[in-house]
Formats: sequence, C-alpha cells, structure tokens
Amino acid sequence: MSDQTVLTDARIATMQPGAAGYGLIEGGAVALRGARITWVGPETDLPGEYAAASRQPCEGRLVTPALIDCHSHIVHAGHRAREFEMRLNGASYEEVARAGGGIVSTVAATRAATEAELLASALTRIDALIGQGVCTVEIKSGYGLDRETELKMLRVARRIARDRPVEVRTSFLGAHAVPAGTDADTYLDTTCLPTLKAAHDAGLVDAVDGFCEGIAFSPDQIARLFDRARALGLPVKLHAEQLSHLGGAALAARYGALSADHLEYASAEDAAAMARSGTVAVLLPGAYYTLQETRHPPVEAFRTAGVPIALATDWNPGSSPLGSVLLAMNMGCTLFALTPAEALAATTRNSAAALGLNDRGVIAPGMRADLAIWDVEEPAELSYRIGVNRLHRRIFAGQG
Ligand code: DI6
Ligand code: FE
Repeated sequence: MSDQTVLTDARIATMQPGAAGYGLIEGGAVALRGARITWVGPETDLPGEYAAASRQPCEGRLVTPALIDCHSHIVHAGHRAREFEMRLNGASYEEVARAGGGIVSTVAATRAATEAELLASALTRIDALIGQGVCTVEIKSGYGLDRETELKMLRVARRIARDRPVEVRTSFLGAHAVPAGTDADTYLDTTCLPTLKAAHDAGLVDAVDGFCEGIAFSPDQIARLFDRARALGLPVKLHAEQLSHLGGAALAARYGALSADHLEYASAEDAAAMARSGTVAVLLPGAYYTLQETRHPPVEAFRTAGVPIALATDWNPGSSPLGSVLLAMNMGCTLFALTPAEALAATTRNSAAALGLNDRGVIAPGMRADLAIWDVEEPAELSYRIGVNRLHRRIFAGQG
C-alpha cells in the first residue's frame, strides 16, 4: 500500500512565484504524501515511483492552492444591522453613536458574551469560509479593549482550529480603539501593553496589529506598541492609511511589518518603503465598499514598486460584514482594477506572505497539501462571478 495520493486530470493554477499569471499546468497531476505536496507537473511526466499511488481524477477541474483569508475579525458578538438601517434612514453619525452604535456596541457585546457564545458564532463564520476553499484564516482580537476580553477572543480564535479543519493565525489588536473613559496613552500603558504580554505568555499571539488613525492611535503610539512586539519577538502588521494619510504605512515598513492593510490613502513613497521592507499590501475592498470610500489604494504604485498585493475579507460587524473571500476577489478586480491572476495571487501566495507563512499559498513540492478544487474551466471564473461559489472539494493538510 502506498500512502501517496495523486490528483490527476487537473488544470493546475500553481501560483508559483516567477511563473507568468497563474503558473498554469494543463493535464496536470499533484502528488500528496500526508500533509505535503511531493510532486506537481504534467501528468505525462509523473515519475514511476507514483505508479502504486491511489489516483483521484479531477475530471478536468481547476486545482488552486487553498484560499487564505489574511485579515479578519470573525470572533465578535452581535451585529450592527440596526446602525446600517439607521444610516440608510438618514441618521447622522452622532445619532448612531447616541443610540449605542459603532465599534463601542461591538465591544460591549463581546465583553458580555461567554466564551461558548463567541465560539458558536465564530464557527458559523469559519464554516462559511471553509465552504469557499479557505484553509488558513487570520483572526484578530480588538473588540475587548480590556485584558479579560482580549484574552477571551484569542482563546476562542485558537479553539476554532481545534474544532474545525482550518489553520488559524492570531493577531493581537488591543490597539484597535480607545475605550471610553480614558485616553490612548493611558490605555496603552495600563491595559494594552500588559495585556499583550499576558496573551503572549499564554501562547495566544502570532502577530501584533494596531489601528493607526486619527480616531484610534497615532504613529508614535503604534511605535511604542511595535517596540513591545519586537521585544517579545513577535511580527507586526498595521491597519494603515484607511481614512487619512497619517504615516502608518511608512512606520510599518520601518518596523519590517508583515503587512500594511487598507491603504486607500497610501502614497507612492509608502509603496517604495514597503517594497524595501518586504511588507505586503493587504487590500480590503469590503470596507472600501461599505464605507463608500471613493479613494482607491495606489495599486499601480504597488505594482511598479514590486509590493506583493493581498486581498482579504476584513470580516467585521461594522465596516466590512463581508463573509466571502471570493467576493473580495471580485471586488478587488472590479473596484481596484486588479487582474484576476493578481486577485488569485492575492488570496493565496501573497496572503500567505502577509501572515509570514512560506509553506503554503503555492502548489509546489514541500508545500502544505492545502488545495481547492473548483468546478470552473478558467481561473478567471473565480473572480468573475459575483456571489457564486463553485468549490467542488477542499483538501486540508492532505485530507478531505
Ligand atoms: N478598521 C476598520 O474598518 C474596522 N476596524 C479597523 O481598524 C472597523 C471595525 C468596526 O467598525 O467594528
Ligand atoms: Fe480590520
């Protein structure tokens, strides 16, 4: 008996770096052993050692790396549909706030929720993502803004990976907003930084994130957070230049951040700095769309500078109640003028890079056997349809 499996009769979008577009292989085969890919190429070149391997014909379907959602807030309680409705009935921002809306309402709901409740709602969201071929998802804290709730969110995020066949990378986002009744510096010193240390000590943190914005934290405050992350040996990423140009992208580049995210107000100089530091540009069209932003992220500057572009859902109850990576790809094309090949790289290879993961996002020997098999002919179909999911089968770590 062989412990090898070979997927045959496939069109394979390998997404290998350097290959043009999708790195497409026609009439392809992918060999898997355990959780790893051992071989990929045209079926006619399949080495003799795979003669005894069990074969799984894909009947001409498209095989891609599994999708990766590299920016999400799927652990949270409640929703903000009421505030959405109020705004569409003409309510002002102040009226929404006075009615208890906005981010503080999600913080209150998340503080009040039990761990079991938070887990149950997050599992419905992860199931939606898994159903679209996602094998890795990044999940942020940031709706606690106190020690107990930030730790609770991160424990729930870790628990998701035990309850479902999916890999979770956590980001500590204690610097998401300033809680009522205090100021940013006091909150950082008395709550956020000590909570980061506690969460790290508990093994709950894979990366540190912040929101650098006039309504949140200044570049100097984020620098203090990043210094602490560095002292703990944790990589950083940043919500930067979403609503205004404050210098967050340049700061992220200075700290060698894995990614800078949103970036509508980023400049060509920011792109050049990000290229030098290898910082991925994570574009979040769900927030752009929901907030009816009109300023595009500088996609052409990222291309020219050679900054890898990723796309993600930013799934959160306020600015991006978007539960679909496929729709994020469609929006990346239609709203930000990415090509369909860039959109697929943005949710595979570059999304892996935004999480500091070099063992996935590409179909090549040695990579994790995280794959998605689609009922489509052309890779562009993944981005072309709006709200249509053609997943045929998902393979997670060689299983499925
Ligand atoms: N940027 C956003 O768009 C969200 N957080 C962030 O840092 C907003 C989150 C919310 O409204 O709940
Ligand atoms: Fe976000």
